[in-house]
Amino acid sequence: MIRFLTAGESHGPCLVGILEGMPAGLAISEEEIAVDLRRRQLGYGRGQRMQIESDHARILSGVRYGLTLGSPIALQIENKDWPNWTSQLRADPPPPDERAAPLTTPRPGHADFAGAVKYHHADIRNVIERSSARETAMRVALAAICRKFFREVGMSVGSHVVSIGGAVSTMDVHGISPDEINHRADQNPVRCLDGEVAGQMMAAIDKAQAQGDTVGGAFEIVTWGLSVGVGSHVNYDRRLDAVLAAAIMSIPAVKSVTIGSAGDDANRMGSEVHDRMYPARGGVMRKTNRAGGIEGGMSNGEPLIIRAAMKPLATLGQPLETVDLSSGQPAMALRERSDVCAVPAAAVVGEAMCLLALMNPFLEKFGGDSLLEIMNHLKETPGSAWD
Ligand code: EPS
Repeated sequence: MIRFLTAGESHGPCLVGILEGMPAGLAISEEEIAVDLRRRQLGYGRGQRMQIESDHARILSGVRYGLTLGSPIALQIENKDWPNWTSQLRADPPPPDERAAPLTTPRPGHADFAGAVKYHHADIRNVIERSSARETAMRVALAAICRKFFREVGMSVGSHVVSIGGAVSTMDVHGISPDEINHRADQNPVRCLDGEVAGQMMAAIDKAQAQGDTVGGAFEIVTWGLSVGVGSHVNYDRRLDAVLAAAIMSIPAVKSVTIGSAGDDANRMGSEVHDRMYPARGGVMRKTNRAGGIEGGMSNGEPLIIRAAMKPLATLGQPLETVDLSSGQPAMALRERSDVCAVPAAAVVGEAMCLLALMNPFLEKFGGDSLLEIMNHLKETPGSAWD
């Protein structure tokens, strides 16, 4: 089974990650991981930090002569911004005159307040360095290895931005492959497939920036090639929709996750909602895919369709009222350099969390210690992508 961990402060020396359980015999290179890291760094609305960073994951272990060994894969991404933060984030205690002034005015909507109280920190910097979405760079790097694995077994995952700041794309991606979705989305500054709506999204970002404000939005993740029966109805923690929802909800600022058209379905009749079946090609086909590829906590062979909504980022150019934790007096929230909108990047992180979350349910059904063994299991399994 797969497990992974990341570590690293946003402005510390580096991010590190460990991915354990990747089967042996998968070809992977730093260049392949770099493709997804570059995609995550793009996006209209990012702050100056993205001009400083050019993320590259170094493979430290678990790969030899271009192939995974089955042993833990360790990655390291340097923070290019680190030299500007050495006195603020050094591990050893600095001389008193080099100690950074503590941050004490939490931003509403951020981890600042609860994190400071929970960990008994007098300086909010101790919270925000880790709660920062910088950490998602490592998730994307680890997931790039999973993407390569899934490509070998005939699966692909893509994403596009559906809304930003009230501008909504109604583009139907039915029939468009995840690779094609990504190819088109990656050429657009907000990763939106509708050029006209993309213009409205950028205008909304510009307006928010001019007002010292931020905007959120929503993105959609599409997966093709997942065989029938990944996940299970037999216990709550094996339901594929629950596993995916938890993974995607873990992305900073994501506040809702829906599968298929469920968000619109609650007020409809059952006959309008469920996907009619008909016999075709020696199996079962569907007239629609409103279920988004999951029924009863299991993949049903249709494309997986997941949507996630992201709240506007909590670091505002015009800060909100707060309380100074050092004095208990009213104050204005701290201001940090940040992004006006990170929805396009979050969509790429969404793909990453989808890839990471699918690994265990997939391995549970088709697993093995090597890619070869898994390929053989796939060939032997009725209804698998190999049929
Ligand atoms: C972030 C604030 C900004 C973002 C950062 C997430 O960084 P900084 O405080 O250095 O300006 O750019 O995102 C990344 C660095 C990244 O790689 O995505 C935050 O507070 O969450």
